[in-house]
Amino acid sequence: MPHDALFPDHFLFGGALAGNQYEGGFDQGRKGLSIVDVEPAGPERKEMLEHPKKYLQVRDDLYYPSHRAIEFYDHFKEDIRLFGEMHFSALRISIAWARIFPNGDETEPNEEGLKFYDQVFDELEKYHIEPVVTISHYETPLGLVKMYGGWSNRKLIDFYLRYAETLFKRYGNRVKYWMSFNEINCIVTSPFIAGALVLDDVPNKKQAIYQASHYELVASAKATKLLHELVPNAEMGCMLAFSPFYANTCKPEDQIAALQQNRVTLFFGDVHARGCYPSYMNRFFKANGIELEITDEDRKVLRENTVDYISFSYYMSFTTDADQRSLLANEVFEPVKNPYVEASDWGWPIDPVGLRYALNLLYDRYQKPLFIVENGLGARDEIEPDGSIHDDYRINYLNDHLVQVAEAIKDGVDLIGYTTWGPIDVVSAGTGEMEKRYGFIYVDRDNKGNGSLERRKKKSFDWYRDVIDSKGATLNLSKETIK
Ligand code: P53
Repeated sequence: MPHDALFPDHFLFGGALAGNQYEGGFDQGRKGLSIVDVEPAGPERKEMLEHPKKYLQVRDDLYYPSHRAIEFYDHFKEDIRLFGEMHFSALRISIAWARIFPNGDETEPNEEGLKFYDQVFDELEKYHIEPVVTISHYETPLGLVKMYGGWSNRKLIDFYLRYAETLFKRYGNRVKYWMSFNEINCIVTSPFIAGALVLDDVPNKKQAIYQASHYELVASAKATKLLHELVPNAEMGCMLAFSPFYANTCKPEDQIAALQQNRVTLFFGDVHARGCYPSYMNRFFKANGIELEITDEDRKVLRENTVDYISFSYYMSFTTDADQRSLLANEVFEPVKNPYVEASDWGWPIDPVGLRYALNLLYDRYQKPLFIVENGLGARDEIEPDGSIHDDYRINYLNDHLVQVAEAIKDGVDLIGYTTWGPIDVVSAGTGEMEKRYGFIYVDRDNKGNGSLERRKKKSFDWYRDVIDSKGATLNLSKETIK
């Protein structure tokens, strides 16, 4: 059934990437090592992320996928041209902090690193693609871990601000939408990735995690203040990994369990959007022996510098019940299986309606514009004998999610845009694999780093361009929705 456009004219449509997952060139242009550069692929990755202490230097016997990634550092013109061909109006990228401050604590930035992004922005401008920039995407300079203990140290706030100020001054005239920390809430489950924390020998890990979170939240608020002073028209967003929790049954205790699980994530949105710590955290802090060092000045900075918009990644929903141990109370979480949704090849629940739910929940709570800055399907792709790649599973995933995004807009949600994760195949953040692919563009490189790096359009490439051109009029609306 033909239908009208579903998205407004000014809606930003495009893709999202993170420097460490596609740039490569890990030691080019005087770049320093970042924490990702010591995260190996293969079975050691999980061990490294849980017990990083022994892994803080590059070893000859391990393979580090970030070092070369898909070598965007050398291919950026070709890749951006392809995004232009899909008629992207936005591309979310991150700046690799260690390209700008190789060790993290220098007083002067590295000009070569700054020049690289000048060129990237020039290229984006050519195709009228608006850059959306994450300041810190899981890539804290390794030097800040070794010398200062990562975000366990209040000093990181000043290093971060020096870096942010450098970016605002250099690129402020070219970038409107900024994000302070990628998936800031992931520090709770991935303290090394999201907080550059080495907690091997720390007895009360939660104390360390929430203190580091506090420093990141203060850094985010201070960066927001600085951005508003230096670039009045620019906007700062917080960025959450949002996988909403459903209660497994209508049993009241199950509802409380789901409420609590959602608060693990919403805490970070609450501080960013409302400017103060929500009272529900007091009980949790007390129960876990957490005492945070929070100064009066911190409270003032948080209160006076709330974010302009809320951005988030959405891949899946989870289901929980009262028998599950809440993340707020415990460390281990095993989701309950939801019989109404399918799962990806990597076991991630696939729930398009959950995206409508998430959008409505966040908009009800914050009443600020939202921006979906990651959504997509990681899957194995097969190349047919004629060279084509029929990724209908990816098209179906994105189609069904976009239909629900359109429903949320009809529900009244104010949405800035939608960028799919990994418009070109990149290294997986979680597993370090290349073969967990999200792209519209296939990259010939495998899990061990072999391959020609050739770029090849998948079936989804033309499909996404048509969705963008038609503002959603080509989407397939065959499934029933609740009005
Ligand atoms: P990969 C877990 C759950 C939800 C989002 O993830 C996550 C993660 C971490 O793995 O991270 C975001 O590559 C992140 C991206 C990442 C993307 O999701 O593990 O912001 O850097 O690549 C997809 O499949």
